[in-house]
Amino acid sequence: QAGEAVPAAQKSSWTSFLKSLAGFTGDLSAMTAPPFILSPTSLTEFPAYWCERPELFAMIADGKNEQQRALAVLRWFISTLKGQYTSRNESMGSEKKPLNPVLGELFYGFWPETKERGGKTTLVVEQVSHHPPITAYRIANDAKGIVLTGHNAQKTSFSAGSIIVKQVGHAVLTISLPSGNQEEYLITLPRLRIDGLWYGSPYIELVETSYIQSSTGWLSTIEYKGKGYFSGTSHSFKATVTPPAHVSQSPHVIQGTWHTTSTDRQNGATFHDVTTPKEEVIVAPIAEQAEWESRRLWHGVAKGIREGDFESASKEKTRIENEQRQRRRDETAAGTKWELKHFEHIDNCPTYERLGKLFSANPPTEDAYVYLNNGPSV
Ligand code: CLR
Repeated sequence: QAGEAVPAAQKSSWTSFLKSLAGFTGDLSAMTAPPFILSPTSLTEFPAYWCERPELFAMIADGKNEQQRALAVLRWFISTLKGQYTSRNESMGSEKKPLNPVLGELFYGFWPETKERGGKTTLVVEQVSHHPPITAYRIANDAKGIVLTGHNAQKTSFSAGSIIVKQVGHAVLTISLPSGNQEEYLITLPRLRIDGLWYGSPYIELVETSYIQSSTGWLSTIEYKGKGYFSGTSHSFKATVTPPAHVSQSPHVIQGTWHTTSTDRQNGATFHDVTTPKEEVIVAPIAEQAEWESRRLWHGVAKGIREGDFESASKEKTRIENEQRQRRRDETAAGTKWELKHFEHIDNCPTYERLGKLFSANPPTEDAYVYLNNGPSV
């Protein structure tokens, strides 16, 4: 039934939110939504989803050859999808609208060292643009020689009752091999469809195709399907891992549901399994955080949302937004520009251009944010 998950007092505000979505294209994050759908978490925290199974990230380096490493990258990638796209449903009952980060917002964290992981895995996130919202991140396990760098933006539109989210941006994973050689993997991002809006309980389905292209020539093509397609179940995927031209070997085909398990069709073995617990990133207590760190910055707003005190949440939010507007005005008046702290913007990503060619990436080139190697020493 329409709006069945919407609190009675917010039904009309949900209806007008849905109406305003029709024909909408652009920056969804700036749109006002009713309180019940607000999340107390900023988008700058989302890159942590890339590493909530830090041992799978570390294990990429243990692959004995190019094929094994390509499969290990795919296994790690698929294993992040459950956290990325279903965790709000699990923790809050439905997909929610995250807090829209301010320019320069920061999020730092780490996953501790264990024997299997070798060393600590560190995370640095910076909001590098506000209009449109763009988030840059870098995750590294130095002991294993594995680094992930990427940035994220979204283009949203509305179609047949669903929000369609095109992810703009990409990630590059680099492995520094003991031989001194480096292997690179260009990772493109899937398209999202947000369903369940009519009922007031949104959830994400992944659609279409994403790619992981290795500098060794190995290519993973990942097709996403929801209910009623090749497996008839939601969150289905089929990944085809193709060898480079000089390797005469048939491709691996992996099939399953990304929020549970999948199998390798060649031998029937389990390929990935995310039914086991994940490991959340460790973040400094708010009292020890700097002014621009996400949880400190949004503390008042998040508290209001969590406690159902939406009046103080919205007051706090207005205060932060006004402060931002004033900052931008001051910069314009002084003829200065906001300086990024951990990243430098480049118009063309050389890795994207070089590896994207191998699978005819669309677009053929993309910009990127280069990490400045100056994260906190956590
Ligand atoms: C951000 C990058 C992460 C994966 C990811 C997961 C959920 C996405 C989010 C990204 C971008 C913002 C997003 C969100 C789900 C809902 C939210 C699209 C891609 C939009 C802005 C809010 C929609 C509002 C309805 C829920 C009412 O790696």
